[in-house]
Amino acid sequence: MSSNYIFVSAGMLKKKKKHQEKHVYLNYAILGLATNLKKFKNNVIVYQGDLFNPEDLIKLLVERYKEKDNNILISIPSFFAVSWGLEFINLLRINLKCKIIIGGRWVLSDKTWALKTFVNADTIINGQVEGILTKVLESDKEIQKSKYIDAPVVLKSELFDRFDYTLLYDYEKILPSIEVSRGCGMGCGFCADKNVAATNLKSPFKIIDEIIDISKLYNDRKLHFYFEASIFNPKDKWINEFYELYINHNLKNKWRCETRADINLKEENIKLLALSGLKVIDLGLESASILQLKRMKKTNNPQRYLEKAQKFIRLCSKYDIWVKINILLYPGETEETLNETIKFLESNQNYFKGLSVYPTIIYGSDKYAVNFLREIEQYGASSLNGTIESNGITKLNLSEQINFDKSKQLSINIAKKFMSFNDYFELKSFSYFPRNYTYDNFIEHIYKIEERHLPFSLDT
Ligand code: B12
Ligand code: SF4
Repeated sequence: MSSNYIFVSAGMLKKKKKHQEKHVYLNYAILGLATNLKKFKNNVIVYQGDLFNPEDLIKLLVERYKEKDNNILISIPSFFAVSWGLEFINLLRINLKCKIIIGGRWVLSDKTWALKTFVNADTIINGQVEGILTKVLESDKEIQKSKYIDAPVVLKSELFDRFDYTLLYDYEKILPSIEVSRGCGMGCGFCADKNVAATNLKSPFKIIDEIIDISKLYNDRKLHFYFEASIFNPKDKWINEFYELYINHNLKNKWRCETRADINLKEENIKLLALSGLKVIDLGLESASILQLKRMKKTNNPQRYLEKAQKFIRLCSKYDIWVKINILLYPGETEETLNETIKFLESNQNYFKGLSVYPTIIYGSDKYAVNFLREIEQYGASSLNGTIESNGITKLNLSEQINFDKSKQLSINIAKKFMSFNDYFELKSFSYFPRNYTYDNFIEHIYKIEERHLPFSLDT
């Protein structure tokens, strides 16, 4: 009997915010791993946990895979997904005969914590696993040898060549991603990718080929894509090649990506990218306070950073690229530093489409988390409960002036001030709502939520 390889991305039991309940975040990491494995194995399938609660997914798996030889490969993409993962694993143990393997480097790098937390898993694999997963799955000995396996550290990550969306259950509901680069290494103090070197961008030829194939599969010439990269930073040659291929193939697809606010793109290049389908940029501005930008280690020259950011935002608007600005309320934040950010947003408000505002959280409970807490205590911040939390999610009082509750309320208020109901809907439906989710569904959902929890104004 041939084995099944069932990949599951852990969802979130309670979405971070009520208005996010309908979001689906494609965990392209396991789709990439599944696509690789499919070259060697027959029965490979991927389930996106966001679409299910653990009980419903278990029911589906039992119906389909009872009495078979099952390997369940669970991805834990963030600490917010741990409780979903644990509940799912416990139910699996009761309901299905299977081997359980879990992975996800942003959560499992602390061996002691991972072993203590995921006692019911057979094997935990930490790190980037492309190089070892097939071998581990092929050898039972490998799985039995150790409950915790550290994948060899890769000095430079390699990108997934492509994703086979036919392996993804209910793929038609989910906006497709293309991995275009991995890692960053720009050193921002709060970021998990600060020391992970960036790969080169995937070649325009390969990306265009993926766009064409996936659009055919979805039967939609106007299909949107998320170009996944911690920092999308193309050079002149890449932009010119991509533009030529996009035009020559007469493509109609639009795409979205994420980058830094001081990215060095000339006007001509922004124009070419817009003509090549770039429609939305998630822009990691984080703050417009000189002091906060320095504390974040975002830049050595905050003044110059803000000048570049302003120029970039305005040029994007000129070429009809929607900018969604990300703001991070950082340790040491006060009314004064926040006002600098608000002023910047006010003077640019006609040029960006929306914003996401979040207070800083410390992830993990290892020595890095402890050291980070020590560092930010110098700015007047403290952890909400006086300690690093063992669930890996430590909330913060940012300063004496701005405690945790106030930081949450300020985040919502700032977003409300600059984002309308329609802008929010358009940004989210571009990529995060299920593809069959309509404007009417949205209205029905949000009218059940108290207005004070919504990060947008009810003006259209
Ligand atoms: C792209 C990205 C996303 C994408 C895609 C995620 C993905 N994994 O495919 C999307 C938009 C879906 C996403 C969502 C979220 N993200 Co995110 N995301 C990132 C980002 C920018 C890059 C991640 C990356 O490198 N992906 C590339 C893939 C290939 O790498 P990978 O996921 O690590 O997968 C490798 C290994 O981990 C391993 N692996 C993964 N799964 C499995 C499973 C098995 C069985 C095995 C064996 C191995 C294995 O193998 C893979 C290949 O080597 C990072 C870091 C950053 N700079 O900000 C944040 C980051 C990972 N995200 C973060 C957060 C908080 C979130 C959200 C909660 C955000 C939200 N608004 O709610 C959600 C989480 C949803 C959930 N269910 O938990 C945090 C996580 C912090 C933490 N430690 O908990 C990070 C670190 C950013 C930060 N704030 O610092 N994210
Ligand atoms: S530029 Fe973005 S991805 Fe890179 S280290 Fe800074 S926050 Fe992280």
